[in-house]
Amino acid sequence: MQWWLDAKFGLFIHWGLYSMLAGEYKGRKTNNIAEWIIHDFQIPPKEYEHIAEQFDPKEFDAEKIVQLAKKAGMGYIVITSKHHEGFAMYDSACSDYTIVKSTSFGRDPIRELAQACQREGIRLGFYYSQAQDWYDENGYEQDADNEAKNFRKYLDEKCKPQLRELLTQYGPVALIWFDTPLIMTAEESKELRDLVKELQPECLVSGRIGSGLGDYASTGDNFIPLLPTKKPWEVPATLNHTWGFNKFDTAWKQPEAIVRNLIKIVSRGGNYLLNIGPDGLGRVPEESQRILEEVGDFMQGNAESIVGTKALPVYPYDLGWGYLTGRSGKVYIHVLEEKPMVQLLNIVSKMKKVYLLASGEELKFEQRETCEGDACWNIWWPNDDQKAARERLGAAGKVDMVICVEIEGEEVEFEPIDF
Ligand code: JFZ
Repeated sequence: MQWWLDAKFGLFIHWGLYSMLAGEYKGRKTNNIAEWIIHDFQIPPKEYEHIAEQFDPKEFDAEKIVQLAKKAGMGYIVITSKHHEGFAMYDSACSDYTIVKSTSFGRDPIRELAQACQREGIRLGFYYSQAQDWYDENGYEQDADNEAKNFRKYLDEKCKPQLRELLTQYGPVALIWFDTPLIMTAEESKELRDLVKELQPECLVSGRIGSGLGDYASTGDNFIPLLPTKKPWEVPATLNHTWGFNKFDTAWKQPEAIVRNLIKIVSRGGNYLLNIGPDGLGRVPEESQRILEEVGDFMQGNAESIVGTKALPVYPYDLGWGYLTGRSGKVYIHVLEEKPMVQLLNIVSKMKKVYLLASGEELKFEQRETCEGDACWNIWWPNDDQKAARERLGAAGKVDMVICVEIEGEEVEFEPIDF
């Protein structure tokens, strides 16, 4: 899974029939994540089927989405192949409830995306809701009585056959993003894991397969771990307050906030899986495009400080103004605020060369001890003018000025605080 550890940044896509409802059903607006509308309003499956008949997302453009992800510096894409609503967004033979059979659209967007990803050299994974299926009578539903359900039948007749299709008909699959196992047993989760690994040994399995059987852990939305964890981890995150498209939700996180989250997550060793929710016509909301493009401006010049980095040992201070990322022989200092100069205390490694990552402009530096005897790094902006240096970096320096410090030795050495 080295590719996943190195990628650091991925694109999540939540797209399904719920995208067409856009957060509203029969004049009622949802106050929950929009892809849950069928559950929240208890819309009967028969009624919901009519929504499928009207689904015609002509504007879906796989190539454009892949370009957006690449420009943002993302290394992988994960798209909903079947969410809790039970509707296959691909051409599935095991169900009649699919985007090819139940709509006039008739195209297989998952195939289009898989082909675009292969063309452009970006990995593709599938979200698959393995336990919750609100359409299948034997699929589970959160906060419902699941006792009478024949989950074995659902597993054998829908879940596993569909996973088999996804893993045999779309080329290499980077990962299966399982979700909400609910009351699935460890044995059932293990069966699914084994099936994935049998069909594609390299395919990763997300933590929400249940019972700790994932290859990595997923946290809650924007829940960023404070301390190192045992398993590799990822933060799935929304750009507003919903995964599936909601026309009323305009509370967009700004690119600055996204870049900060990315740096914070990467500095702690995690991955950031950032979501877009295309609408009922398949269009990516304009705000989402703009935000990702601006994040791309940062990544164009600074990807080296994100992609392929490894978590450093825990630095003994919460800097407030920035974060540290690194790789063998290099420390990247992410400066997110205005500062006359940059100082790091309790850092022992010897500095060899210091420069602004996006431009290569060299910075004056000094290695010394403070009056208290702590090992210390001092770094100055050219002509002591941070603002001018920032302007020279252009779009790449708007949010974060990344300083690259080449050090002696491979791993950076911090010194404990000892008052
Ligand atoms: C789940 C889904 O129910 C939701 O629709 C969306 O697909 C999201 C990515 O995943 O929602 C969750 C599940 C678990 C947590 C948070 C949201 N969690 O563990 O905090």
